[in-house]
Amino acid sequence: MKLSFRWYGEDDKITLEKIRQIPNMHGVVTAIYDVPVGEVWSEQSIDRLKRVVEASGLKMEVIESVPVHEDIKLGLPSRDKYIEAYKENIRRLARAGVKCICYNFMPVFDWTRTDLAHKAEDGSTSLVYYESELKNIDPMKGYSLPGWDASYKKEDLHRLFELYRDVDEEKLFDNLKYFLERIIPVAEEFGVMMAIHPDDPPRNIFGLPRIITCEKNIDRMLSLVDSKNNGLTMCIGSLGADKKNDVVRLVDKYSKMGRIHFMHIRNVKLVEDGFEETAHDMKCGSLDIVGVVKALVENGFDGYVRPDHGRMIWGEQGKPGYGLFDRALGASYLNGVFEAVEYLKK
Ligand code: DNO
Repeated sequence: MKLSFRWYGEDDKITLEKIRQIPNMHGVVTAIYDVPVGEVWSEQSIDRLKRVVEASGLKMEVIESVPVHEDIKLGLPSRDKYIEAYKENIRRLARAGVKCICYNFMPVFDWTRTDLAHKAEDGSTSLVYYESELKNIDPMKGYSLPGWDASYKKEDLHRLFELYRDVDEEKLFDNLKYFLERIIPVAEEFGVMMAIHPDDPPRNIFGLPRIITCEKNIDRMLSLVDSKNNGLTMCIGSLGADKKNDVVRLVDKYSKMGRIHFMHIRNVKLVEDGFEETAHDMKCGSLDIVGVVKALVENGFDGYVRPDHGRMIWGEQGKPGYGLFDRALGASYLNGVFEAVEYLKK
């Protein structure tokens, strides 16, 4: 596995120098953040980013994300122009050495939580999602979390919700198919692995449909275009938020098929009303982290792995989920689990 760490570019207060000191760190997962969704990224900014990353001794082989414009998800006539731009981004990133592109197909909103700083007994804070508290969030008020790439302005939200009225899960699948049929041949030609991120949480939200939620739908998504380049970001924290998803089985199945290109490994504690993010360690949450790693190792997984959201600990303040300390502990924990499982396999 190639260990990586999300880095929000030159404005990220967590520097590449710090990231590099985490043991076994291969590279960063990053993106160009100052280009509106749907536009082509300039070769100069891609090259600059690559130079900065490589100067610190790290690699830039994974992009998270090249976001998908809402018109593509909605299937509007204007989607073709955005798909052309998407294809060009794949080509340009491939030329800069990028091997894997993470994206999602969630209408309007990316990942969703009801509290970003829920206090645990030990004084740390983390992100939580309680179904009963979702009603207290008014999505029209410009609700947003770190890493979201919105292709709309707050004023357009009403219009967007109106447009999504005609898009149910079937339609969303059709629109995903249309998109994949056009971009996957380019990804194949340029040697890029496309890795769709599951919906987080894996259920419909604010009345908007979500489809990358469970095994049946992932099977369907993979068969829309049956190519290795049409693959997954297997985010176990997202899928594992629904207890019907057995993440060990899913990781085993899809890594055996060679369709997992990028792993997001973190833990969640499932509670009555939703879930709470915890430290990565298996004993801290509900997910079988060792089982997941064992499945990867047994199937010879050699793709990218990153620790995912961390808690806020030791007084750190920063982007919810994306501080340094707990993600670094998560990375170190994952190194340990991989090392032990690989060692015992010999
Ligand atoms: C949240 C992330 C997501 C993810 C996108 C991929 O922390 O996992 O924002 O990057 O859904 O497009």
